[in-house]
Amino acid sequence: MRIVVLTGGIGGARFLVGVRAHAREIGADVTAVVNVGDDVRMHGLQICPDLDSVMYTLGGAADPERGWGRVGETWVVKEELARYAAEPTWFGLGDKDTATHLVRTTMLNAGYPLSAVTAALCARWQPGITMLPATDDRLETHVVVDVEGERKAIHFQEWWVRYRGDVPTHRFVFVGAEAAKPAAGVLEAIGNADVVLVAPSNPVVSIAPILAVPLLKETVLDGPAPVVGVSPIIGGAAVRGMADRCLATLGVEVSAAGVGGLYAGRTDNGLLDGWLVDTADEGTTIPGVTTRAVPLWMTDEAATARMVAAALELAGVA
Ligand code: GDP
Ligand code: FO1
Ligand code: CA
Repeated sequence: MRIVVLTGGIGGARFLVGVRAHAREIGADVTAVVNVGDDVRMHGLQICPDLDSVMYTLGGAADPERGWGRVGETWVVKEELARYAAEPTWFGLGDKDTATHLVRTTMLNAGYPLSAVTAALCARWQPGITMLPATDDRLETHVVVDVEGERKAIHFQEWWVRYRGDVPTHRFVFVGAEAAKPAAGVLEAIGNADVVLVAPSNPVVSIAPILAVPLLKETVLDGPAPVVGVSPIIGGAAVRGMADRCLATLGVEVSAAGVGGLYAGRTDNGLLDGWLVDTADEGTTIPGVTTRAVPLWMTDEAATARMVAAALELAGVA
């Protein structure tokens, strides 16, 4: 069986730990299509937070408390940059993490596409799945906000890390998406998939930017593989992160029904055939979508693998 997962950073990465475990049990092959909207160039380095969250988590090197970057990180580079007052001072690069960005940026500057660079980095981390960026082209999430009496678009990282999302926020814009093409391997993976899973990632700034790549979205929507999503919202709250703020900006209710309705059923020109919600949200209905309630807390690998098994059952491919 071939499983494709659309995913963002930490929520998606933890889900992929369960996908990988279940896939090993049933002999399936896994490809993750990862959001690049968070990507940013800082201090001359290309930083890919969601790709790195997935790579470090599956490579057993992610910091579980911080939720991004490397475990056992040190911060000498960050302190030295601060002594130069080198902007942006609100964004921190760990020393170990910086090595990843140096290798990535060198390869990008030499002309390799991000998909090839990601494969090269994965030679070290051995994530046990195929990791593909959604696109090799520039695609960045920007956020239209009011700051210091001015309306402007700032990079997603500035919105989240500098302002903690706590500024009047009007909308999210996926700069470059219209012209972006799916990265090498993405269309083949989706076209050959037996099932497409939508990880319990942030629907607004992790999943939406992936689907903002026109040909990628078309291929998922027109493809034969059933699409099953897993709710990142449990009992009316995001488990962690900024999903509540993002959904509020769109005027979407912070609930399993709200997110399921945002993705919508295939019969309504939406994404989903199935929607997996937590037992706390039992009874959630989305027009044209089969829903099922199971525990969705990704407390450990085994619990997460059970979620994946339920998602495959819902898709009718178990
Ligand atoms: P980010 O890119 O690092 O923000 O990570 P993602 O977008 O992949 O995932 C963030 C989402 O993961 C948040 O909206 C959380 O609600 C969700 N999440 C985190 N832990 C869990 C969990 O244990 N269960 C479920 N269902 N969702 C979770
Ligand atoms: N998050 C922070 O809250 N502060 C930081 O200084 C910061 C630096 C950073 C560097 C590399 C990286 O891959 C991620 C980093 N993050 C930082 C996390 C990131 O801002 C977001 O949590 C993700 O983009 C959301 O998916
Ligand atoms: Ca993200």
